[in-house]
Amino acid sequence: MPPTSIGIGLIGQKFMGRAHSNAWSQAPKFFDLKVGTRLAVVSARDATELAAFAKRFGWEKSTTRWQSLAKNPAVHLVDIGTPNNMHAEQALTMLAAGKHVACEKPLARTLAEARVMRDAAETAGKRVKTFVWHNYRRAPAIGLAWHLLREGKLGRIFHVRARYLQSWGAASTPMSWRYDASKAGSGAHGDLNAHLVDLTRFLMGEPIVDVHGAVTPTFILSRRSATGKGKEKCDVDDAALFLATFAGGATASFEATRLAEGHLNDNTIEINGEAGSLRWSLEDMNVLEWCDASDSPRLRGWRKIMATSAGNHPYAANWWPDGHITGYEHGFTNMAADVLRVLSGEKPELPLPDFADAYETCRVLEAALLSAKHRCAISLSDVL
Ligand code: SOE
Repeated sequence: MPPTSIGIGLIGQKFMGRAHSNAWSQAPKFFDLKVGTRLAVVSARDATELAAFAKRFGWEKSTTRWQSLAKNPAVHLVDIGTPNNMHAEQALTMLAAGKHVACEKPLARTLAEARVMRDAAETAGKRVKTFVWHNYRRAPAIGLAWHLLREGKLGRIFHVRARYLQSWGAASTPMSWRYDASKAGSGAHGDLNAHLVDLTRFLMGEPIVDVHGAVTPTFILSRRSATGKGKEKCDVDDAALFLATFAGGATASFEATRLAEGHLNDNTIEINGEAGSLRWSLEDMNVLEWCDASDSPRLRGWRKIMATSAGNHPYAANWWPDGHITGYEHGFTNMAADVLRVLSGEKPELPLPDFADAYETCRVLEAALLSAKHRCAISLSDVL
């Protein structure tokens, strides 16, 4: 008998720990699902913060030993919201124990780790499910864009333009795991290009076949230690830019940076096709901009479509009346609802990335790193 409530074991209590905790408790309240959630146990290193976190977000139990989740019969799915260097070990342990795993992005620090994770998911078999928190797939207007592309509304696609610009990485920002390659793998590349590569692959529904012209500069070579004592070396990219080609011939450009003053969280994607163009930006995430090439020249231009109604936003019916926007956290809740649907044998509203899918994103990220390192074009068929 499948459980009527999915027991969640969460690892991590920081930014993503908060986002995921909220999603697991909200999803059954706003969506009609065949299963509920039980916030069984949360695990994190810092015991002093953990008890308060568990209480605030409604976790039944807490532990500083994440390994104990593997043997806990109350846990059906382990949610990994830890720094990138922990993903592989934690996922492998949980998959070996037969738990479903939902892992934060990027899937892993390196392609080699991602490959081991993909293989472990395959070995675990079809009954054990994996998911990766590429949360922006479930932003309202991205759902609409995905449907328009599936309907062929843009015709042949010529260009994909993707940029993720942030500004929190100035020299005054202290050291953290995000600037340490042994923990993060890469910098803006794995953090932000991971989103862009996933989103564009998702929207286009076709693979990237080559990558060229990548640059991955580190502008700020050391930062003040978070402990306040001395400086520490930074060995990840502050920005990562590259060009790519999709299987259907469309060209793509990617730009990720933490040093674009004036841009807080500017995740913007534009796609130009022969029948029209569409554009989406996280900083106005309910809006999809659409330009129809068949409009008369007098009226042709960008239309702003509010993706807030049940007719154009796949999850709208579960939220508020038309025009009442949803935000960053709803992407996670929409995803949690789809994960719960899959675990109870239903179809997700939009395709969910599993480890095999996220591995394909990691291949593109790796190709860009190789292109930057060797200053040459890299064919994806050489990156396996
Ligand atoms: C920080 O750069 C960050 O929080 C990322 O880690 C997230 O993935 C992104 O969604 C927002 O920015």
